[in-house]
Amino acid sequence: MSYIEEMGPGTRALPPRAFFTSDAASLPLNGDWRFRLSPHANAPLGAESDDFDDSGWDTISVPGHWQLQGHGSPAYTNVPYPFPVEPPFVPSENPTGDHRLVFDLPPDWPDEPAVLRFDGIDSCGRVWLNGVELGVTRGSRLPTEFEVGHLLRPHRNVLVVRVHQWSSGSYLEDQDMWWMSGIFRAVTLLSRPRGGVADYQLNASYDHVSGLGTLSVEGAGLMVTVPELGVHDLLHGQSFSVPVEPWSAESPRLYDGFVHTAVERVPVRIGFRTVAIEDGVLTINGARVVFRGVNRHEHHPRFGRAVPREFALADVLLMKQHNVNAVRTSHYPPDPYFLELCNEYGLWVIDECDLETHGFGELGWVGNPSDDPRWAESYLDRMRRMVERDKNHPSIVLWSLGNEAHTGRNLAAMANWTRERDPSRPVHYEGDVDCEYVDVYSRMYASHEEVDQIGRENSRGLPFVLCEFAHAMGNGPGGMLEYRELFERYRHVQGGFIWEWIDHGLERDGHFVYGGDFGEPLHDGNFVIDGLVFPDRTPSPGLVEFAKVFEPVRIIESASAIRIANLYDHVSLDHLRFDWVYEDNGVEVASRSLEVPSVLAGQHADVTLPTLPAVTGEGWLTVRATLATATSWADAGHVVARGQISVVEAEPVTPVSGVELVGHGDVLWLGPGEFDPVTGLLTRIGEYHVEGPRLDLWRAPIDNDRGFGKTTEQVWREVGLHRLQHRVSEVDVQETTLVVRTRVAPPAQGFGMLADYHWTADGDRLRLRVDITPDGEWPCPLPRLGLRLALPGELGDVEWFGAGPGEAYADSRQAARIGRFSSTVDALQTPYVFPQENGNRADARWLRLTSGGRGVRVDGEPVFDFTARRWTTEDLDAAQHTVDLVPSDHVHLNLDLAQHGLGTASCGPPPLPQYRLHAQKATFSLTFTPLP
Ligand code: IPT
Repeated sequence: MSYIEEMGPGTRALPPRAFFTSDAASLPLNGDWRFRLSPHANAPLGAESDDFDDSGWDTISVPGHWQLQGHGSPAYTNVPYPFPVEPPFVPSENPTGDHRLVFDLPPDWPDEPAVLRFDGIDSCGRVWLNGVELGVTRGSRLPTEFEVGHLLRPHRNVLVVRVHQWSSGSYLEDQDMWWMSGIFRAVTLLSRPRGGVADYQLNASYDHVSGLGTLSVEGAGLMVTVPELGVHDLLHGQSFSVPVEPWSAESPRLYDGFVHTAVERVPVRIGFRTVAIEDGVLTINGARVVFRGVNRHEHHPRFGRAVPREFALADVLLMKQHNVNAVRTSHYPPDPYFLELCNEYGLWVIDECDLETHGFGELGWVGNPSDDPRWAESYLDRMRRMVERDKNHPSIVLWSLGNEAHTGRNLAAMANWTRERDPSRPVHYEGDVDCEYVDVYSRMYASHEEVDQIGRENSRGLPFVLCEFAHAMGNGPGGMLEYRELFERYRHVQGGFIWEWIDHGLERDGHFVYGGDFGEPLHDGNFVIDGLVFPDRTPSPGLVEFAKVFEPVRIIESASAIRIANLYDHVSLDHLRFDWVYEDNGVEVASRSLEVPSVLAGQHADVTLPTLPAVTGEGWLTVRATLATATSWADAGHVVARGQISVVEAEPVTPVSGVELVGHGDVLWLGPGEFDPVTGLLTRIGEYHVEGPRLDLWRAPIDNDRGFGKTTEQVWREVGLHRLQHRVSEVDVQETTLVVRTRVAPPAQGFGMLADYHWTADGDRLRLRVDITPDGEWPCPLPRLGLRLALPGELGDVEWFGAGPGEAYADSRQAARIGRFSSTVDALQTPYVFPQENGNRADARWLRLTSGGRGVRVDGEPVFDFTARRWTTEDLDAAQHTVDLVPSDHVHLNLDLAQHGLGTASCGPPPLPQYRLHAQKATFSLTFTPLP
């Protein structure tokens, strides 16, 4: 059997140790390497020799994936292996990339032992230095080091790495992501001085009762020094306790120090914190924590998993700015730099091992490596390499064995080894549903109902987390608010991690592509597009909603006072400043700062409502909590939380009526409206041509309308809600009212909707009342209930008073506040990578669509939802990529009474019952006014 298919870990690597840089010499070997891709694993050797001529080879950037640099193409599958499942064998067609670098040592390179470190090679690498084979790597997202000191020479060192796309390791790396290969993380040559720091383990615990931090360092011959704490040359075997500020995600206090020997010094950043499970509740520094987390894959739309540092930083900043407090590193240890950022900026981390065998699930888990002793060493090796690499990060609070590898002895062995090696952190693994070898009960995509049951019953007596929930695919997730309520209801229900942080779209020809776009014979389409940020890291509405739902301060009205509740787990609100703005129909009339007393974690304060001026319209008081001073992740003034209190409600609208209908041949006039007497449709309002409002029930299905089994979308299409027909049964021209009676129904079906349009007008305004009555048995919820009309494309400016500024849906609308907003038709669109319903603005009191101030105004009685687009719902439905959406010369306006919720059924529960839209009797009134 070839080394590629051995079931054990790689060969001849050095024992794993902490990742660090010190004052010893090091040489980064990243940059341009020579590269040759062969279709088979057994391509001719020879490149490892000094005199090999690589001038005919291409150049490749290391770190990087060859599939993103013009060699082969990426392929996406979620669960299925893209090759026959016959472990440990892999296809003979095994793309193999030879990488070659010739390098000189810096002139002052010391004559000491040295190691060559690879931070990540996907999936199997065979390495030679100066003609000598060093060994084989496996475990793509884990480091490997080889001893090379004896092989180095001052000039023309020849480093050759042969990387195979497929190896036995591929069976253990079936994560839901692109298959992409190469040396995708850094390569470094490190001098390892004799008598230096071989490895170290820092223990920095915090006793929340005494306020003391206790520090020790493990590693023969080592010392640790932390000048700020008065710790000098603390020896291995000794410990020192001193009052400290603890480290937490909310207040990530780090103490700078160094671990040292006589010859080497490693700068370290120490965070004191203690993780414990007390009475079945996970605590950190003595306080219960709630994970308001995300699952983060490493992704960049051009570089794949070779994420440049500035984008790792961008992730952390965006998370902090959107009230994310935790990250699960799904489903492999990240680039070590990301963990340094988590220490520095403050994020709780579940560090997850590079392990997933999900594709065996399709085969009933037959042959799953997790319970096969032949793979035992590989499993343990992966865990050891992660724990040893990452053990010194204060941000890591749980170790995770991996993802979706079912259950078995090898996982149990990983857990046992981990607990023994590092008793300071509990072990997580979702696949151990019976909690035989984990410390935390973890589930994915459990419905609200089930989480509630877990909360009530607490049958395992362990802390409970949702390692994945609220699948952020496309438009959604809906229902985050109700999950939050469960996290608040039960002490041991300690939050969760949204699936997932980023859409894994890859950039091609100026837009983002997904599974299948590279001609893969087997793929899972856009299931890889399920993040809270778009591939270019623009926040999606889902992230904005997350920030609101999981804000650490809750500002609500409570018995004529403003209640300010501190939902942080550790810190007070002293770092925040509060202010308020009072608006009359969305126009600011007063604003001031708000004095809030000191509020400790978990406490609240009630502050008296300020005295407010009189208003003529709706009066809304908005209270904001902002950062008092700049932090490392946001400027002073950054809004952390907000709340709105309705002070004065709107007066009911006085409906219009009065003018008489005038008929003239084949035209009817009613106030500013012109109608077709045959169809009863509005054809003109003022000077604007209109394709009349008609009842409409369709929305371009969202990913969450799909889901598992028979999906909502399938039912909708089967019954034909995307091709409704309108039969006009009567156009009744009364004295001051035009009544148009219709029946709207899909072909081939017996059920439908009776829709009666009642038009009245005064001189300038045209009022429509639609009475809707279901006719027959409706077999499914409705996608939407509203009207569609088309207006001239020039009306591209939008202004409204209602909920905004972003899109909002029944079960994802916490982030929207009531105010006056302006935008454009183009800017109202949310560019979901896979086009679908988007951009709904909720609870508009009024809306203006204008050009140069002229156009049309719509008023609600009292409110309506709207979308405005340059394409029809049908165009949106048909589009597969954003580039398929081509502007027409109309603005297509939907004016809606309601829309079906979002839910998260693309992987998880459908909308909660209260957010489902059922066919029922309804009345809906709008007033249209031309703005001349
Ligand atoms: C779950 C996986 O853990 C995750 O990697 C991702 O694939 C997610 O689903 C869906 O996007 S597994 C699923 C079968 C619940």
